[in-house]
Amino acid sequence: MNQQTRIIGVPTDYGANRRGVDMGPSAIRYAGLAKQLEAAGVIPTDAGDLAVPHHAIHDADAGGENAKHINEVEEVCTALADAVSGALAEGATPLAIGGDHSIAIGSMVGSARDADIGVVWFDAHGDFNTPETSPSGNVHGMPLAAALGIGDFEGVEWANADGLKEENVAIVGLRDVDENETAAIHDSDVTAYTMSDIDERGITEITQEALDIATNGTDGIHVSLDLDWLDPREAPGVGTPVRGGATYREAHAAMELVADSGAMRSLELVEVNPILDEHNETATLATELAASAFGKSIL
Ligand code: 6HN
Ligand code: MN
Ligand code: MN
Ligand code: MN
Repeated sequence: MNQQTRIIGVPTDYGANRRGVDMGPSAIRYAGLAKQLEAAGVIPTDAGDLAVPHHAIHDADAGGENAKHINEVEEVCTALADAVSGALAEGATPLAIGGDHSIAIGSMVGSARDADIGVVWFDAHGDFNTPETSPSGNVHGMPLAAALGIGDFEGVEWANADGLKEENVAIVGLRDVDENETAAIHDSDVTAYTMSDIDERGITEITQEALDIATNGTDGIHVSLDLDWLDPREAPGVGTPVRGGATYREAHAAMELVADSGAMRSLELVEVNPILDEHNETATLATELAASAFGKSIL
């Protein structure tokens, strides 16, 4: 029997400071996600979009909180965690499509609810801030710290992924990390690879090492793909682009290794912003990379 995959749309921008990322799920579906998944040999079903609360007043700054819109983020992530663990319980691999990267809190909590998991995090950014260290107050810069219960997030039940340990987390592709994040990453047992590591050792070796870390002693892994991991020339439609990212081929090679590991339990595609995109190419790229992660091969 072929693997079932459940698409869960999460049209939220509450974790980001750029409006438009809430349109990501539509853009990714229109770019042909279901067809790509079929080409990968999996059977996609679409659970539709989760309900996201309306912006009462459309205000990107949300009044100087340290964690802007944290209540809305909690509401969305709690629903996503249930959807992810529900899909897993029914034997389907959850594929969350965002939305900004704050949704990863829900994906990890759901994926780690009844299992020990590892995480491979493909991103230009560390996403390791806490409300006290964040320079922006945007929760999409905090999901790893939240799931791991670091700083202010210690003991915050809705945000902590119980079956996830720091030593099973690998971040791949860093090139824009805040000062406090660097210290927090060093203080933790998380492994982090920068773009320089990829330059020196190649994407294959780095991704394989990341997968080994995430699968070591776990039941499976959550793969978090922030499209800003790629170079902005390949993926212009993101809210926080940083030059010097992964190439098209490097990204596919990494996703193919994910598929080869046979360990992927859940996947998310985040930070696609159709307003900033060119001809939906970032959304299209997201669908292609998902196909590679699910095992699409050319021959
Ligand atoms: N992302 N480190 C910056 C912040 O505001 O905390 C940027 C975070 C970007 C988050 O791209 O998912
Ligand atoms: Mn708002
Ligand atoms: Mn991110
Ligand atoms: Mn990022």
